[in-house]
Formats: sequence, structure tokens, C-alpha cells
Amino acid sequence: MTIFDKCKRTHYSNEISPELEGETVKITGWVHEIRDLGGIVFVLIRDKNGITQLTAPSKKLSEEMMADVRAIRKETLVTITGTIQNSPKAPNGVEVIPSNIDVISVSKLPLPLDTTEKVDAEMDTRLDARFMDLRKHDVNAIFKIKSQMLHTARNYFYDNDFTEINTPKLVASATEGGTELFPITYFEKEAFLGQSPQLYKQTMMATGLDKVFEIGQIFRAEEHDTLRHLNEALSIDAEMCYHSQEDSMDVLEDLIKTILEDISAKCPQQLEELDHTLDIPSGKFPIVTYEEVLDIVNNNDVEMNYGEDLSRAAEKVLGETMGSYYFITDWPMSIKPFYVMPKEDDPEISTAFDLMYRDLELSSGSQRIHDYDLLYSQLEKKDLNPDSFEKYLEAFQYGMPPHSGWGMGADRLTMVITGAQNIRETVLFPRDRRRLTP
Ligand code: AMO
Repeated sequence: MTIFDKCKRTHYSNEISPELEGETVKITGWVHEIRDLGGIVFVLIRDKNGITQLTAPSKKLSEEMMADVRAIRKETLVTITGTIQNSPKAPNGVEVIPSNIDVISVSKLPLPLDTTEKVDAEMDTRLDARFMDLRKHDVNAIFKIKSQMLHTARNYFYDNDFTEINTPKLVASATEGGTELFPITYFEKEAFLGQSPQLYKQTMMATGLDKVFEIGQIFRAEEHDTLRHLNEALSIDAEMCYHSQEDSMDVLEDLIKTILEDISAKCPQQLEELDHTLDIPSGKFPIVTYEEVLDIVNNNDVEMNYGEDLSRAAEKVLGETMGSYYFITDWPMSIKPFYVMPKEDDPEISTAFDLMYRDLELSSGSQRIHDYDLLYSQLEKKDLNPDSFEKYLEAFQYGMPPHSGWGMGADRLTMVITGAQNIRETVLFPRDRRRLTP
């Protein structure tokens, strides 16, 4: 018998129910908890889908079997063969009376993390032992929901005639602003880790693909240590020809709503595990202009001047006022990147928009400048050297269609749909100011 035959289960824990009473089953999982009451030993076995109770009464079992049960340790991987017996108090209403125990893989003690503790360990302890942390079903649920979210997003794009693209993450120049770049050594040249696929997704607008999306990592050398920022984040980027700012916002809103509906339909167990209720807005996402934001913020005793970005205090006030999902539009051109198209009727105001969820920025986007001369002059206006954008600019000299797009933080959206308060909860191996391992 190979090791794989040995641990081949007949059922996952959620598949064992009172209807199977009297049947023999084989379950494989990690030892979650052991309670030795002397005459009877209870062992909880945890697998991907739940927990099964193993019950070993000394009156009914051989001394040898009792010794085997008592020898197993927490987080050791075991395969148990046994008979199903109804037990209303046990998980799924059943317990397994063992006839054979195979220890498949032993766990070292002490454990780096207690998987049964009711109060979570410190974030750092958890991230240091992330594999063990993920054995907890609530932690696991976050990543199942994130996976479903990405699956739904991909489906949405494919269903709507987008082409998936993959652009380089080793790049030669900045896109969003020079201070946020990680420099790297690229043979004899200096290069950077990409902070956004912006230039590439826009270049794709000159290819005839018309609508593209990318789900990929972005790198930001931001110093701040917050609950919303990481130095490596996952971004869902979309770029669309012949789409105005408003069309682009509609696509973003439609995607979010599709994701919320899908998560609600497909992940009820995970949401319950997290004790999280999804906030699914019924109507259109409200829109506030930057000017209106200024009023709201200033009327709530937080100082904000025209031309300033939202401070943390301003975001909080705005989040309390607006609630749920909303867009901010009509940002001043002065605080938006060079590629953002100014409004036709007022060149000081941009076509840029942000999508917020309460006080959290989820996405930024805009209509883009497709006119070469205007793009060139905007680069100069932002003190950027057009020479370093030569290849990007070239795509604008051969019939570039008008276009728009947005980038959305996938980890931040995961925070919203799982109720996580710290972005680190939503990333398997987060990279922040202090953490580069595991
Ligand atoms: P922006 O810089 O606003 O826009 O980024 C888009 C979205 O990405 C997420 N994000 C982050 N998430 C976690 N940690 C970070 N350090 C971090 N930085 C950004 C946010 C943010 O809203 N090129 C434009 C997008 C576009 O116009 O298409 C851009 O990168 O959720």
C-alpha cells in the first residue's frame, strides 16, 4: 500500500452525516484538539471542509487502540478508519469510532501557533507561521473568497469581450510618480519594479484589442506602515477603447456588483466562518465631486484646501458621511497623473475618478489623453522627461483611439468583502515596510 492509498479518504468532514450511521469511513486530517477524559477520549480531526469528532471509549476499544489514540499529537496528520455513530452534540451530528489509526505525518511540538485559540495571536506571529495560520478555517475562508473574487472578475471580463494581458513588471520608468519606485539593478542599467501596468495597458489601446484587463502585482516603495498599504499589492486593471469616463465607471460598478452577487451565492459558508455580512448596494453608486468633498470635510472640522489630496482624517469624515460604495469625480488636474484627460469644458478639472468604500480607496481611473501633443505637454508640465517615455509616446502617433480605464486594489476589495480590518489579512505573504519573509 502506498502512502497515497493509505491516506485516501472516503469522505470529507462535511460529507459525513447521520444517514451514514453504521457505515465504515476513512477520514484524513490534522488533529485539531484532543480531550482525554480518562474513560473516553475525544479527538477532533480537521480537514479542508470542517471538523469530524473521533470518539474512543475505553470500554469498547482494545487497549492497543486506546494507546494509539492517546499517542497522537495536535496538528499531526492522521488517517482514521472507523464506524459512524450518531451523536447530536458532535460536529455534523456524528462521531467516528476508530478501528484503525494511521499516522501519516507527525507534527513537531510546541506548535508555532495554536490553531484552536479563540483570541487570535499577534499578526506577526501569525504571518511568521502563515501555513499554520491558514489551517484555521476563518483565515482560510478569506483566501477562498479572494479566489472566487478573482475567478468572477476574470469571468466578467471574458464575458464582456476583454482580452487578458500580462505586462512586464521590470520597467524603465515611473508611471504614477517617481518617489514610489523600487530601484533594482538590471545588468548594467538601473530599472524599477512596476508600480502600475498603466503605460502598457494604454499602449494596448493602439493594437486593435480594444478592451484589455490584467490581474497582476504592483510594487510601491511607500514608506508608510498602515492597515491599507502594502509594498506589493495585487491590482485588477482594465483599459477600454471608445469608453468615456462615465462608461468606464459603469464597467467598474457593474464588476463590483457582479462580484458581490457571486460571493454571496457561492461563498455562504466562508462568509459565515468570518461572521461577515456582505454589503450589497441596490441602486447606482452615488457620485460626489471633489468640490462637494471639500465642503463635507471642512464642515466636519477637518481642514482641507483646494488642490490637496484626501488626508486620512478627511477620508474618515467622508466615509462616515457617504457610507458604502461611492465615486469621487472632478478632481483638480494638478493632483492627478500626467496621462489623465482634462475635462473638455474646464481644463483645470480632470476626468479622473476614485471609487471608495467608506473610508477606503478601492480604485482610481480616468479618461486618458489620446492626443500626442497634449500628452507630451502634460509630461513636461509634471516635470517628467518625455525622452524616458519615448516608446509609450510612439503609440500615440499612429491613430490612438480615445480610451479610459481604471486600476483596482484586489487586496483592498478583499478587505471589504471579507470584513478584514488589516490588508495583511488578505495577502498570503504580505510585503510591508518591515516584512520580506516568509
Ligand atoms: P492608483 O495608484 O490609485 O492608480 O492605484 C490603484 C489602486 O490600487 C490600490 N493600491 C494599493 N493597494 C495596497 N497597497 C498599496 N500600496 C496600493 N497602492 C495602490 C488602491 C488604488 O486605488 N494607474 C492608476 C490606475 C488607473 O488609472 O488605471 C493607478 O495605479 O486600491
